[in-house]
Amino acid sequence: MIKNLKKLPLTLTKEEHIKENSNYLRGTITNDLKNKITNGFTGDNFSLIRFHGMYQQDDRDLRVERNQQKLEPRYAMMLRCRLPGGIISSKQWVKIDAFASKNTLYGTIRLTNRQTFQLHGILKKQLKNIHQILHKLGLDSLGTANDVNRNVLCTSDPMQSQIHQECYEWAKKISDYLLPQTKAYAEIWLDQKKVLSTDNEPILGKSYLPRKFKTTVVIPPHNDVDLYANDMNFIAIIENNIIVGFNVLIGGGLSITHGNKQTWPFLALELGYITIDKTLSVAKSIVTTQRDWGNRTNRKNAKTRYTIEKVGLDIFKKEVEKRANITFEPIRFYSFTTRGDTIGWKKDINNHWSLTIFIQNGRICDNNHQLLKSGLLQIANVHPGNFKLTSNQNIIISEISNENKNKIEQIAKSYKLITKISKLRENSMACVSFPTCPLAMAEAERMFSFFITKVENIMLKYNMEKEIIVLRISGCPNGCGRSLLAEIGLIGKSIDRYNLYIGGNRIGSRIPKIYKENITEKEILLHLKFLIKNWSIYRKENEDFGDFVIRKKIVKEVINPIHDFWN
Ligand code: SRM
Ligand code: SF4
Repeated sequence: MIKNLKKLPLTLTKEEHIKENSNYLRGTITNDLKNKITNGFTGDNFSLIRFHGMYQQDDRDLRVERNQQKLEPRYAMMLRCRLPGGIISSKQWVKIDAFASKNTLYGTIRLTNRQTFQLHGILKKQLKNIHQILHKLGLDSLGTANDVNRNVLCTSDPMQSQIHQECYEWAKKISDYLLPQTKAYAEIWLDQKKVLSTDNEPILGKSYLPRKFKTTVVIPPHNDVDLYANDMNFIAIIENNIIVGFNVLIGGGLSITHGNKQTWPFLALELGYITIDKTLSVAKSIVTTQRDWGNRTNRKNAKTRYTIEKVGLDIFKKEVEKRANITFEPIRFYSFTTRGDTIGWKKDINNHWSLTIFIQNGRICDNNHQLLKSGLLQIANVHPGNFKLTSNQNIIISEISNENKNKIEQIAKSYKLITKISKLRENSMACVSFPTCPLAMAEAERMFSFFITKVENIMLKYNMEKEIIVLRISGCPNGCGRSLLAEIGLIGKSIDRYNLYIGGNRIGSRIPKIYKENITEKEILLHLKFLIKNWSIYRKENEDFGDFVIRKKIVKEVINPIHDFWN
């Protein structure tokens, strides 16, 4: 079967040629950096800078105006830092904050739902500066975008057990192990000497991966990382308070293309259990199997889930076993019960405190309601510990000593970092979308707060205001807001219009089903009013919203997404 795959007549995608001819991701980026005529990157470099952790964007609110003035679009870069497990020290935070304030068009820091941060609006002339700042801080942005293993997630645990520390170390190890080895990043951004002869990509290969690749390390029963959306997942198996190994799950992913039934969301599948010593070689074998078997002729079908569908899980598994020289053991028992972050104060096992702060959509800025950016900076200035970024776009101030607790609480209160919010808001999120995302079809982050307030009013009307619903909004079917793992998911269709999906579950192991297509916010609210009212009247005791709409057959349960998602 695999031999046949290799014999298929291949028309490689444009991106494959770009990678192959890039001289290990160098392209002509250095020439573009010297080019003062445009604020953007040209030709292949537009795509190649992504491997270095940056996206070229332009402010979509300004497009028409600049076009009328015959000006080039307002090009600026978004940079995404690599931060496996989401941990950043206070010292690092202070410097990042200073760069964001002084050198970006928007002056904000944006926490992402993959435990890192993005800086939007960096002009080309500031790029070397930010890379060199990152480098001095022991950080980088390598491998946070394009066809490589992305920022590795790890369950955020404010309780800081030894287990969590170990899992975090694994997230870091896996991230480092799978990083591109090219020296292009160091040469271009850090002015290090050219050492062409040493270039070699033993794991990723000269053409890198067929598509993006996402990895998690998870500590059950908390599924905050939404593991089922990822290509490769290591679920920690703990015996006598020690991690003995991992259950390995592969092939998750959420993006679709509207109307294209050859695309579907998919939940990661179980491969088997491995002892902890096999972790890196299994990671390498999964990545190289996907590297060699993944579709390089159609990017819409290039992710691991499509490779698995094409060859079958058993054949994929056998190949991983062969490459890693192991046999997977049967999956060990695990279960998930939670997904959201617990906002507020908690004591850890070392008698230190942590404070989890809700950051709406991960956007760190000062506004009329909250001084999030100034407040976090103030905390970073007095707090010797770490900040932990969560997969729900929130932040945990960790390792706070008893002596420092009052001081931090005072700052948090005076800058209004601690606010009373509904369970609905706490458990919901939106992707970035307009104005920076070039792929946005409808608003997400900018409409989130107003929209949630309206849904909160519906909840209040039916006495459901204390209940949780996981509600997520994505501005397009790429689904960055992980709407296709929500109890209520909105996906942008065009300006002011969305598809409404319902019936995911609370812990993120069920894909929701389309309920209404191409509707306006007003229509969405009418449907939600009807659904929430019925849920309030007819729910079984403590029944979650997502489970209710499935039990009542308001939508059909998506069991096998390949067959059930579209039909
Ligand atoms: Fe995403 C592309 C933002 C998590 C699926 N995503 C983009 C870009 C870079 C647009 C682009 O290609 O030009 C967006 C930048 C907007 C901006 O202005 O900042 C973008 N994605 C985000 C973030 C910031 C959303 C957020 O609000 O937190 C998340 C950054 C994560 C990170 O730190 O690495 C983000 N993106 C996700 C997720 C969720 C996840 O990984 O848990 C998904 C769905 C899961 C999956 O991969 O299946 C996701 N983003 C995509 C896709 C579709 C990929 C595919 O398989 O087809 C694209 C488009 C693409 O890659 O071609 C995309
Ligand atoms: Fe942009 Fe679409 Fe991702 Fe939202 S879901 S950030 S609109 S690519």
